[in-house]
Amino acid sequence: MSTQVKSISEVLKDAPKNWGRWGAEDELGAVNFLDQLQVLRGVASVQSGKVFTLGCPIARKEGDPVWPGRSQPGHHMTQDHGTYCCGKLQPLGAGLQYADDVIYMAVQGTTQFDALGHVWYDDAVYNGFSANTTIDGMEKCSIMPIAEHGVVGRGVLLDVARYKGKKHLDKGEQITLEDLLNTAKAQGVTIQKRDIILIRTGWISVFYNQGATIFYEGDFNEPGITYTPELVQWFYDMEIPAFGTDTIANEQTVSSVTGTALPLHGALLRNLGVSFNEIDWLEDLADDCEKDGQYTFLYAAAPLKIVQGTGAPVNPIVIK
Ligand code: UVW
Repeated sequence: MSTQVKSISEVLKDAPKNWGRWGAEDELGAVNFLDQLQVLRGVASVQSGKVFTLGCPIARKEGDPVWPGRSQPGHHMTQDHGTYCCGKLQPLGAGLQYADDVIYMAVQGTTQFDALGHVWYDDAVYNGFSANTTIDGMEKCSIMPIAEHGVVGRGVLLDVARYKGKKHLDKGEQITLEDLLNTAKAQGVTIQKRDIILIRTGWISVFYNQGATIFYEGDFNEPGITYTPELVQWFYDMEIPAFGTDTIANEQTVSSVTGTALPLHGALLRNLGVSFNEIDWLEDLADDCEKDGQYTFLYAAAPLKIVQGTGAPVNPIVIK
């Protein structure tokens, strides 16, 4: 017997929205919550000055973790010592030579932020702008408003993999709201309103430790949180401005609750305007948090200012 999967529109018909909350022209979404007070809350959580960068390396010879179908970043030298050796270039003035290179990549082909207009359904992106505004460049809800504002506040790591006693979660494993709250409890941390949440699944380490073949084998189905009314209500009530994970899409790929693909891109990104910071490297931060017991920190990230971009690479910084 085949069961019909409901459309995302039906699944999310009663889900909360932040459309209009910051005005009819708003393109920044829940990052509006990150005011000066939130920056000071983040700064107040700094205790030792330890710094962690969450960006993954770009354009490794062995390849990078990208959403299936997206091309790998390409990195090419446009000039180097060889260009001078074979006489194609003359040194600048008194013998100075230099190397240059170019990179060609999907704007979401590495650690990155999604623009709020990146994903839509029912022909509308965040705040009700028409999906037509995405044609030939994001006229509305591009990455620019987030890039210009910056995402700075108090961050909290929820190391769900460690809480569950695993190196990494299994393919397609669901993280429930209860898992998030129990993880916080086990870590002795209280999640506060307007915190930026980092959820560790350990999943991206499968790509680096076991290789692309194992990472992509079979149906692509990452572990993560997924749509449930209580989880989305919690994000809404807690005024979560942004969240990051160590997966490519920040949520269970195919929801084990709704059967739909990436429903949280609809419920959180499109409807609540919550910013998605994807493909974070969380292993070093998580190891350190376990050692010193400090799971809160200053989180600061500014995606690149790609005009009309659907997203942009970023190298978030955590300071403990
Ligand atoms: C998709 O675009 C499908 O996912 P992501 O948000 O991970 O880029």
